[in-house]
Amino acid sequence: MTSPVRTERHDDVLVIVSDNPPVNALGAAVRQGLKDGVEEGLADDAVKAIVIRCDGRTFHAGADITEFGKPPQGPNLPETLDAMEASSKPVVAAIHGTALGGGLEVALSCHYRVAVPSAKLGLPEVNLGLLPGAGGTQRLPRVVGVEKALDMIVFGKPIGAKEAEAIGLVDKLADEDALAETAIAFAKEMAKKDSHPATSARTDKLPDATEVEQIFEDFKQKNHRKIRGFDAPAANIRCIHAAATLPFEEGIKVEREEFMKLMQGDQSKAQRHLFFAERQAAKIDDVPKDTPLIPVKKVGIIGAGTMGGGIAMNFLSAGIPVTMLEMKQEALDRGTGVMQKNYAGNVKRGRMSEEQAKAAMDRLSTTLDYADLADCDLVIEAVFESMDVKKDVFGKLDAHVKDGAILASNTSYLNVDEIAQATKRPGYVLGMHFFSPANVMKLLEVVRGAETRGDVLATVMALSKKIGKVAVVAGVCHGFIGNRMLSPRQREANKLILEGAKPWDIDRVHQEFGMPMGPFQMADLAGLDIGWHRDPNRIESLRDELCAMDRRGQKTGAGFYDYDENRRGTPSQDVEDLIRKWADKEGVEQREISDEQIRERTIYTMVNEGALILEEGMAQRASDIDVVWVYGYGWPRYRGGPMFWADLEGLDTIVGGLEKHADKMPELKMSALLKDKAAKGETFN
Ligand code: TC6
Repeated sequence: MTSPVRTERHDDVLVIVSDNPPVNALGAAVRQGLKDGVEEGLADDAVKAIVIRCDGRTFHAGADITEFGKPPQGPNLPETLDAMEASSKPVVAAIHGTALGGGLEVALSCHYRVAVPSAKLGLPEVNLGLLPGAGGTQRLPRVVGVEKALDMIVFGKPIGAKEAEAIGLVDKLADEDALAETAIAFAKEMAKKDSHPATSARTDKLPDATEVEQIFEDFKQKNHRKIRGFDAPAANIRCIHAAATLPFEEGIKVEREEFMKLMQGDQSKAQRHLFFAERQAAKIDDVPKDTPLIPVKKVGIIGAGTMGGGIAMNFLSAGIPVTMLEMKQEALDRGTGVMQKNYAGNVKRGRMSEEQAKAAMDRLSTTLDYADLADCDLVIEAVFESMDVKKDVFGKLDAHVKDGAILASNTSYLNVDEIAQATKRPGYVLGMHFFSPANVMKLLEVVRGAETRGDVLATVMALSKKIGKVAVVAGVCHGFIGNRMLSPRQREANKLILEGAKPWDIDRVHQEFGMPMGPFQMADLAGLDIGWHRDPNRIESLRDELCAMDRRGQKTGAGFYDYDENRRGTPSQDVEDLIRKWADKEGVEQREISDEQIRERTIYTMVNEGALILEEGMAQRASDIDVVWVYGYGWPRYRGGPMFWADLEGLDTIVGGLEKHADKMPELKMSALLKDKAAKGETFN
């Protein structure tokens, strides 16, 4: 097999070039090639300096994640990098694209770094539940200081090359199209020096012993909420602390130990699963990868409410013009006003510049007339959730919008096939279910109707990536993937409170599990009056009574919880009494309910629903369901999504847990797929 790494001679500079598409990951053959290349440079007296660069779209974007969890092969990365750093001849990294993870660790082990301005540099291992285990936690603080290293490593967010230059991570910026030449010239220049800085030997950027503890204390204080529940951030912090307080060799030992612990833990397995799950979700099983896409140059949005405005912002920010339609001018004015405010907020938080925000709003036009949507390539409807209203809108769209344009509904429950039948182009109709707030939430459920064409689906999936969404294909069923799984959870949670569990106990179990909120906190946030008949004298359920009492959730200052002016909720004795009254009325005997029972009745039922979704073909694969829950509902990343989590729990445990409560859950339709897999000892992922 030919090596993905070659060497080239440019006068007295040896250039080691990796070519390992798509992202020059540091697999065994690349590591071997780098090690051999450095040895070649050292053995040849005519070579005075070494440059490391990559062909293709990027510098090394990290270790090869597909190798993780498998038996090690070839030289490991730490030893490869130690050899590089120990070189008596200067080694220069020439960086373009993304120098990430192991890739940046390569660059940190070089004596110098040259980059093009568009390059990005970062240590994102924390996102995989890991740490930069090839010396990154020890070398980065030595190059950029502890505070900057904490930011870069604990949050895993890459920085641009210009910022990298400003903080000393990059020594020289090259013109975009002259990286190799600049790096070679720079290497020649450096070869004239007597000695070259080995990063591991540097201490100039490390803080004074008297300051160290305060820096770490402040950092932890400021960020503890952001990293709660995750193992990797704390392990990364411990390693950086070691870098600041111990000799390099000792620090490396700490790093190695922490790395092995993380690598073997369930959290990293879950986060690595999600990395591939997210990329897998973009693939449509029966639509070829090279399907020609429909160009989308202009988008129409029907409805300027919270949803319509949020959806529009995604396209505007990505540089795609939008025309937004409403029935009344006031509604348009209100909607655009909210968008302006949201953009101003983004500018204030440093997410975009004022110019970018202005340019985005300049791409927006508004109208009251369907005829103005005629030349749109895609129109997304985000109006009131009623089949009759949607059919009316789609009939009008079909009449006005050009042939070959895609018509999408943002419905969260309704039958997309029925909506498609209101048009003469059902092949061009599909669902695009955004999550609220639509300009923020990453998830997009793309609902494939019975007649949706392959190229329409492929176009919308590709477009989703362009607007920064993670898209998952769902089939037509009530609530698609996410909301459909929410429904058995809510049903059981509602029953459990009558049976004796307190709403706050159920919420606590979900929060301790890692969800941002539990079912009753979510209900209070959304408003208990969603779907309410609005007749205060008609009281048929606990929820009706809460609404009639004006306890409609956070917005009225009370719901299942009482809320203070900062919308902080506290348990309500009135609600507890009311629940007891309803339990009596319905003849439900109240009893002590354990946290375990709460988990089994609510979270296990979600897994069962996920399995039903799979067996009915409403999701392409189990990992798609995981992506939906992580990106749409705040399922903790370190638990990998409901189906991955169920695999770890053991599917027989899930089935056993559900069967235990069969008498209390007559509505539960047990998934045959789940039972079958459990019996065979199989997993979903
Ligand atoms: C590390 O370095 C630890 C070090 C310690 C060692 C002791 N490995 O994302 P895309 C695949 S941990 C293997 O669609 P983009 C990806 O699966 C690593 N495969 O492209 C996909 O395959 P598919 C630290 C990888 O242009 C294809 O490449 N590094 C890896 O939107 C294209 O990927 C990171 O965490 C990999 N490292 O974004 C960086 N990376 O076509 C992870 C990608 O078969 N990578 N693939 O589906 C990224 O963030 C992005 O891929 C990107 C490119 C920004 C590099």
